[in-house]
Amino acid sequence: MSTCVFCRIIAGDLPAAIVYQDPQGVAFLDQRPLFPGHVLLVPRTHYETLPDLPQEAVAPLFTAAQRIAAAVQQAMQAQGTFVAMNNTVSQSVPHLHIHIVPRTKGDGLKGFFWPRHQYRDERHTEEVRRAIAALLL
Ligand code: DGP
Repeated sequence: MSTCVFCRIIAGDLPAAIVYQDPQGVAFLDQRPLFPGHVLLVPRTHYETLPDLPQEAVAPLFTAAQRIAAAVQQAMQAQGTFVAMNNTVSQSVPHLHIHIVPRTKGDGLKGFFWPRHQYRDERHTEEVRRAIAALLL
């Protein structure tokens, strides 16, 4: 039996409040929700992070995420959603999962402290731009 909790949920070996499934993915309520309606969408195949996900699996997964985001917003009578994924850092379950969280203005979600780090100057901006762009040719 797999030791991955999300693989066990997918296999039906661990209970979960499943809200959606298709041949590629399964979505269920997070057991420690930021708000009621916080959904996790996972690919059925065990991939750890987004870079591990094969290209052909991206569209089905994100198409499902799009549908689920609309459903979560409507079902929870929210004004919007927060859709996010931790990759390795802050990732407590090493099976790729997309968080889909209902959001409403003033809901108090302040848990993400993102201090901003400026580029030193134009040259630094260009160095960083080039380093990333060179890997995407
Ligand atoms: P992250 O920290 O980004 O890796 O998010 C993992 C989330 O998974 C976290 O919000 C709690 C949730 N979670 C962990 N184990 C289980 C489980 O067994 N069942 C359910 N429904 N959610 C789980």
